[in-house]
Amino acid sequence: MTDIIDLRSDTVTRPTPAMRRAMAEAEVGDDVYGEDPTVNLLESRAAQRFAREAALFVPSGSMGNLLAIWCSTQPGQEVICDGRSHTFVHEMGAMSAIAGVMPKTVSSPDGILTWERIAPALEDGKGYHSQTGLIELESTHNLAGGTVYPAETIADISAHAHAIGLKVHLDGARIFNAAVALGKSVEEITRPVDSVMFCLSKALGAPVGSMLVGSSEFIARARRRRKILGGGMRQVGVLAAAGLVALEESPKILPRDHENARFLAQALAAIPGILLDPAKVVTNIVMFDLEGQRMAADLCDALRQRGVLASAFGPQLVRMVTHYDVDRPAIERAIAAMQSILR
Ligand code: TLP
Repeated sequence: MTDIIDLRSDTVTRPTPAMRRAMAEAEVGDDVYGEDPTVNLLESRAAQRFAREAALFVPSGSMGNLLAIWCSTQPGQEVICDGRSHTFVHEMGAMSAIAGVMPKTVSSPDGILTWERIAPALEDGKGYHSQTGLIELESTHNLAGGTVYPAETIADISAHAHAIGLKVHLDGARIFNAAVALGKSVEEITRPVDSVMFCLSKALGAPVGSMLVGSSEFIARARRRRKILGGGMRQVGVLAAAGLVALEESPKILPRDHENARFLAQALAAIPGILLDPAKVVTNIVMFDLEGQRMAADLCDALRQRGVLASAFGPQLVRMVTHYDVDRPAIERAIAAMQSILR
């Protein structure tokens, strides 16, 4: 381990000793033939955990979201999503480049859409109009600072969407964090939606991989399209083995990450020049604004010189993410570095 405190993302974690052991000992086969027993086990455990018919192991969350959108829409349709959603902001325009659909963005406080905000954006495909093909939600919401959809809001949006024949996809890259914040199971929160993508490689700490869950028919289509994208991965049980450990073991440690994020947020909010409401920090993401005092990139440079890494997410927007590779003393050092720069 180095001395660097890396708060840029929860994607930076190294595999735990248990993950490394599982990877070394994994039974493998050719997954393109459906013959990798470790991948098959991971897919069936993920499907079970979300009470779905089937699941698919994909190399990244971005590919999972793209497959969900591609398999649930027709070219020329629109996908309603929040204006700060990862799918819209951080996925290289993949939904348009590959699935041939357009994002129709809706703004929302804290990244949480409601049916009242979605309804005016619906298009019926008549006359000159495009047609709404899918609604996409994100929980926890990354750019809004790890905010969480109330379970009732997901249920309400899904009920209205289904009543008019529309499907709902959930970008649940950090859905286990949302579950911890709500004190509910992932199955309970996500039951109303049609498909969920969740990441093994974010807060759960696996080195690589995400899962897509949904109906058998949907997953069969996604499996074919994963191959079209070059995502058939052969003896990938070595990665699935780490994913299995992440799925079984890591949800237990998330409350500690959330406590660390809250502790960090409270200390940062007390530093003059930082705009941050610690009450809004309910998972492992701390997003703050520098209130016109200083540029985010400059602050990140100054932090780097003190051995702390953070991300500039806008000219004055900075993100810090807690994860299992940073403990309380590391958070305290990060706070001290921030105080010495900004005081
Ligand atoms: N987010 C990454 C960056 O891309 C910003 C991060 O460091 O947080 N959905 C959500 C909500 C995400 O936060 C991410 C990754 C993804 C999807 C995509 O996952 P990957 O990176 O595996 O393609």
